[in-house]
Amino acid sequence: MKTFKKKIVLLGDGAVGKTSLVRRFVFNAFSDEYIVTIGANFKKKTIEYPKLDIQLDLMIGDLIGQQGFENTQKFNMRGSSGAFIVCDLTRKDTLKSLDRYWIPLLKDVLGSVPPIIFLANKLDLVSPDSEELKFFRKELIELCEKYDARYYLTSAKTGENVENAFREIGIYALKFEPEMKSMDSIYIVENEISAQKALDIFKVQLYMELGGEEFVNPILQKQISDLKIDVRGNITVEDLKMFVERMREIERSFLPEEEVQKFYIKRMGILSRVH
Ligand code: G3D
Ligand code: MG
Repeated sequence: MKTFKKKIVLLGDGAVGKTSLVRRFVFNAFSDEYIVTIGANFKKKTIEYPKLDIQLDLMIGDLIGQQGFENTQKFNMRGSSGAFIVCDLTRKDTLKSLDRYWIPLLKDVLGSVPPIIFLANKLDLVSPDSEELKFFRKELIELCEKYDARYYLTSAKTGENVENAFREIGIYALKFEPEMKSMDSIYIVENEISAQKALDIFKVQLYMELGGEEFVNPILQKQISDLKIDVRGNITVEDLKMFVERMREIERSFLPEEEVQKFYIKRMGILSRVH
C-alpha cells in the first residue's frame, strides 16, 4: 500500500463548528495513536482507501480563533491541497464570507483555487423541510457551480456526513499541488495599518524567522498575556511598542545582536505605519 501525505484546512467564521468537525473525524474513527499534533491547531489522521490500494496521511489545519488575522491565516494555509469552507445552517450570515473572503485568500496563497468542499454544518439543528435549509441548498449549489466544488450538509454532533466529506476531500487533495510562494510575496504591508494588522504581521514574521508555530506560539502567548494585550478587542500602539521592546529582550537571549537589531528595526518600521 502506497502512502501519500497531504494538508487540508478548514476555513469559516467563528463558531460554525470547524473544531468540532475535526474532533469528530479524528477522534471518532481511529484510536488516539493515530493522532499527532503537528502545530497548535494541526491534527493528523491516516485514511485508507483499500480499493485504490493507497493510504493518505492527512494533515488537518483548523484555523481556530484567528478571525481578522489575515496574514496568520495565510501562513497556515500555505502548502494546502484542499479546503473545507464551513458555514452554519442556523446563521445565514456565515455564508457571506465563503466566497468573498476565504476563496480569494486561498487563491492568493496557493497560486490557484484548490479543491474545495463546502460544509453546511449543524444539520441536527434544522428540520429537513425548513426554509433555511432550502435557502442554504440554493446558495450552495450556486457556489459549487462557480468553483467546481461539492457540498455536504454535516453535523459534527451526530457525525452525519463527516467521514464522507473527509474521505472525499482526501481524494481531491491527492491531485492538487499547491504553489510554494515565499511569505514575503504573500503579505503586503500598506502604508497605514491597524494595530491588529501590525500584530498579525509580527506573528507571521516570527513564524518565519524563528521557525514555526510550535516554537513561536507559546512565546507569543506568554508576552500577550504578560503585557495584558486584548487581541480580540482594542490593541493600542502602546501595547505594540511594549511588545516590540519585549521581543528584543527575548531574542537577545538566543540570537546574535546583529539579528536582534535587524528584527527590531523591521518591527519598528511596521509600527511606524500604525495609525
Ligand atoms: P469553530 O471551531 O468553527 O469556532 P466550534 O466552532 O467547533 O468551536 O463550535 C462552536 C459551537 O457550535 C460549539 O458549541 C459546538 O459544540 C457547536 N457545534 C459545532 N458543530 C455542531 C453541530 O453539528 N451541531 C450542533 N448542535 N452544535 C454544533 P459551544 O456551546 O460549545 O460553544
Ligand atoms: Mg475552533
